[in-house]
Amino acid sequence: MRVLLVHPSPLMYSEIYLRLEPLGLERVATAIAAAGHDVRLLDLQIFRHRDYVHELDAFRPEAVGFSLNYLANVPEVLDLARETKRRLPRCFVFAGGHSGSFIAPEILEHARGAVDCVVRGEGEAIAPRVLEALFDPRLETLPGVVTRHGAGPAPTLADDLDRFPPARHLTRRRRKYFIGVLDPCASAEFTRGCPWDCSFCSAWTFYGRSYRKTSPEAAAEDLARVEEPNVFLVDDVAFVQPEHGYAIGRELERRGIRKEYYLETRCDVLVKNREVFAYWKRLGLHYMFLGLEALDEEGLRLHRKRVTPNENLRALEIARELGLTVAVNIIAEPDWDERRFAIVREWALTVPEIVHLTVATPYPGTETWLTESRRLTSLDYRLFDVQHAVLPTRLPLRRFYEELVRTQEVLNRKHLGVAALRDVAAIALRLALRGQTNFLRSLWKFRRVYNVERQWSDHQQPVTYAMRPPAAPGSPRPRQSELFVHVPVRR
Ligand code: B12
Ligand code: SF4
Repeated sequence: MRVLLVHPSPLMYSEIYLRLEPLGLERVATAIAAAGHDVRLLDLQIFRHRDYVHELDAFRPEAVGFSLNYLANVPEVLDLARETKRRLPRCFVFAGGHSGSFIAPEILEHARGAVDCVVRGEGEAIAPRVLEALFDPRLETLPGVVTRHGAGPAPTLADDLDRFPPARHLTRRRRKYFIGVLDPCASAEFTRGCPWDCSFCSAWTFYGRSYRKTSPEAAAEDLARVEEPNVFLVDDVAFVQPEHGYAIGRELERRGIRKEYYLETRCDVLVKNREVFAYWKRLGLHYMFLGLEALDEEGLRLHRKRVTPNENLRALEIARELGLTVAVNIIAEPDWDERRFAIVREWALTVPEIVHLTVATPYPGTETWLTESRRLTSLDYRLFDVQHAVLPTRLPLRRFYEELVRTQEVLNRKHLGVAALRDVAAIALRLALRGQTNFLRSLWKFRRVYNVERQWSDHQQPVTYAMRPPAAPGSPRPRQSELFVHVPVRR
C-alpha cells in the first residue's frame, strides 16, 4: 500500500530557534515499511502546503497519516485532511501523536468524516495493524484506535525500543534541521517517558509514568547511521540512570563515533549525576536545556517540580563548571504584572545562561488542564503554543504581550543580538561557508516572529474549530484514570 506520513507546519517558537526532524513519525515509518508498504514522509516544517498537494497528485497515497504532537497544529491537520478527502476520496486518513492521543473523539467530531481514525499512544506497533484493517469493523477493536463508531482498548507500550529505528532516509532536505549553532542537526532517542509528575506537563501522563531505555548497542548503532555532525537528544530527562548514559558513551567510544550533542534534563538529575554529564562533555556534549520553570519556592511547588530553588542554582553552577552552554526555561504566569517581568529580565541579565520564557498553558493531558480550563479565555487550538496567553491575565492582554515581547527581546538580544553576533561571527561564517545558513537566518527573524501586534491579532482570528473543555473542570486533584494515555502498569 502507498502510505504518506505528514508532520504539520512549525509553531512560533520553532520559527526562530530550531527546526528538528520528526523522529516519532520516522519510527512509525520504519514499522510501516517493515510490514511491506511503500512509505513516504513529508515534513511541513520545511515543505509548503502546495508541496503536500503535489505529493497527493504524484504519489496518490492510499493512506495518509498525520502527526499531531502539538495541539496548535490541530486546525491545520483538519484542513489538510479535508483537502485530502476532496482530492482522493478513497484515501484512508489517520492521525496520531502526543496531543492527538488526548483528544481523539474531539478530532473525529471536527473532521466530520475527513479523519477515519485517531491512533492513541505509541505508533510503531499499531500503525501496521491499522493499515491491515482499513475501512473494516475490526479497526475500532485495535488497542488505542478510536473511530467515529467506537474505540479499542487502551494502547499498549512497546516492549522493545530498539526494534524500529528512525527512517531518516525518508526525510528530505535534512540540512534544514538545526538548533542554534548546531546546524545541521539530527535527533535521537535514548529513553522514553518520565517518572516525575509535574502538573503542567503531559510527558508522564502520555507514557503512564513509565521510563524505558534503548539498549546501548542500538543507541550507538543509530548514531552511527546519523550523517549530521550534531545530535539533539529528544529524551524528556536525560541520564536519569547514569549507568545507561555511561554504557551508551562507552559503546560510542568503542565505535569511534564523535558528535556534538544537545540534551534536556532536570536540575536535580544534573546535581545528583554530575559525573555522567562530565563524561558526556568529553564525548561532545555542548548544550543543555534545563527546565527551571520558576525562580521561587512557591512557583516550583505550584508546578510540582519537586526541586528547590537552591538545587536549581546548584545545577546552573555545575553546568558552568562543566563548561556547558545552558538554556533555561521560565514559565510566565498569567497573573504576572510589570514587576514580575522586570524581575525575570534583571535576573536573566545577571546569569550567563540563555533564558527562554514560555506562557503557562493548560494542555489536555495535564493536571492543569483539568484544574484550570474553566478559566480559559480562548478555545482556539492555534493559541495553545506556550507563546500566547489563554488564561485571564492580570495585566490587560495587550499590555501582557508588551511586557512579554519586551522581555523576550531583552533575553534575545543577550544571545542573538548584534553584540552577541560578534562572538558567534566565526561560527556563523564557518557554517555559511559550508552552506548552512539556518542559524544565521534565525538571528534576524526575531522581530517578525515575536511582535505584540502579531500576538495580539492572533486572538482576533475567526475560530473554525473550537476546543472542547473538560466535562467537569476545577477539581483540585484529578483522578489518575482521567489523565493517562498509556495506563500505568501496577508492579
Ligand atoms: C523533541 C520535542 C520537541 C522538538 C520537536 C521535534 C519535532 N519536529 O517533532 C522541539 C524541540 C522542536 C519541540 C518544540 C516544541 N515543543 Co516539544 N517536545 C518534544 C518532546 C520532548 C519529545 C518528542 C519526541 O520526539 N519524542 C520521541 C518520539 C519517538 O515520540 P513522538 O514524537 O511522541 O512519536 C510517537 C507517538 O507520539 C506516535 N506518533 C507520533 N506521530 C504519529 C503519527 C501517526 C500517524 C501515528 C499513528 C502515531 C504517531 O508514535 C510515535 C512513536 O511511538 C515532547 C515530550 C514527549 N515526551 O513527547 C515535547 C512536546 C511534544 N513539546 C511540547 C511543546 C509545548 C513544544 C513547543 C510548542 C514549545 C516548547 N517550548 O517546547 C515547541 C513547538 C514545536 C513545533 N511544532 O513547532 C509539548 C506538547 C504540548 C502540546 N500538547 O501541544 C510536549 C508534550 C512537551 C511537554 N512536556 O509539554 N519539541
Ligand atoms: S516537566 Fe520534565 S520532569 Fe516534569 S513531568 Fe515533564 S518531562 Fe518530567
